Amino acid sequence: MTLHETRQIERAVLVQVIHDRMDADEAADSLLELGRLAQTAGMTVAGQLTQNRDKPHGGTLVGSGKLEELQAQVAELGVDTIVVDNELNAIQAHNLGKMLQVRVMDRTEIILEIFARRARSAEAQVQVELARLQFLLRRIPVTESQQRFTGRANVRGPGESHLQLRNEPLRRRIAELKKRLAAIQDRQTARNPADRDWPVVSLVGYTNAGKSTLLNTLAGADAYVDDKLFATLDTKTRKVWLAPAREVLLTDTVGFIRHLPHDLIACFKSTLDIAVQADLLLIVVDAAYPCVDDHIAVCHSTLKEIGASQIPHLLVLNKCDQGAVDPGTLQISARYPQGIPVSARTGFGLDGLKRAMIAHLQQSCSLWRLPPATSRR
Ligand SMILES: Nc1nc2c(ncn2[C@@H]2O[C@H](COP(=O)(O)OP(=O)(O)OP(=O)(O)O)[C@@H](O)[C@H]2O)c(=O)[nH]1
Ligand SMILES: [Mg+2]
Repeated sequence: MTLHETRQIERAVLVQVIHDRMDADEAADSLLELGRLAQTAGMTVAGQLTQNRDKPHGGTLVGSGKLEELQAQVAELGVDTIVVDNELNAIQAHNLGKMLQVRVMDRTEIILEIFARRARSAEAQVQVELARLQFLLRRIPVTESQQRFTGRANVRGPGESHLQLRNEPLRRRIAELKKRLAAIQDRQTARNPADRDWPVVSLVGYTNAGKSTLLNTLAGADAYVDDKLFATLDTKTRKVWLAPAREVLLTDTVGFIRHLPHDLIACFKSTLDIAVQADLLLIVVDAAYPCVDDHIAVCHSTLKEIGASQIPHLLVLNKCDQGAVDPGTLQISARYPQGIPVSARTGFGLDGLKRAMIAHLQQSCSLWRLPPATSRR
């Protein structure tokens, strides 16, 4: 199993096993999101297949009847790829590829591919390559373990040492990339000393929520905005003037998604550290999205995973374009009374957001307790 680049428009079928620990609405939304991920990776979604099972089949993900159905769909629709919403283990990926004779990707792999296409800075490129190689390393042992099943290499020791030998070039490349990443990050730390004059506010939140648009509107910046998942992979920081002597550094960062691969979180740790070191987080969500509650939950769990759950935060309910009287805005505001409805696109609510930021930072950030230095402005 290798990771390929998508060179032409691939036709894909989406596959999902809804097991007993999954909520039906969340499963449906997850499948929709998988379709968007596939499109973002340059594919056309030709069909989909779901199966309800207590748990995914250990060898082929779906049961034998569904597998036949899937084989028929693949042939009928002329697809090149199946994209699986569930995380595949090495054996499932290997078996599905062999039985269907098409490329098999899971959610993790498609997110990795999108990141690889989007990475622009040297740092992001190294981070993504590192994450992809670590993913690959986990997927490789399948043939070896299957050889053990068939009795060709059933002695543990020799099989493992053979594996180690075969994976050695991969491991060497991973070590090399880790060194390169550390060097890039050292250079950045030297350029951006920890001593700062202004509080740091980080925009975090679900991908496509409007973080970059908000940075652009608040700071008059030109961050890349796109109606695609993972438009931003590099951090961008701009100074924003909230009120006299009340400037902040506002930082945009990579978006979150449900089941964000752990390899990616680990490799993007330094990028996400911006959030961990911030004085205040703006958790931005797309308030017009039907499953916004799930998105808010994913934001909180991801912040916990990166060690940023203790940082003070404001919940920013973005895309409230119709303003304070819109029924949707009223409904979500009732559910999240602490949330601040805004529209990064029209500017609605941004004065209120600035006031809330000032109120929070005045209390919590020591930089602002100093007498305002007029020379800073
Ligand atoms: N209607 C409406 N659309 C918005 C608003 N803010 C952003 N958008 C749109 O939402 C899409 C995503 O915006 P981005 O700013 O790229 O979102 P992001 O959170 O930075 O996304 P990632 O970088 O992928 O994590 C774009 O098509 C924006 O034009 C808003 O207030 N109202
Ligand atoms: Mg962005």
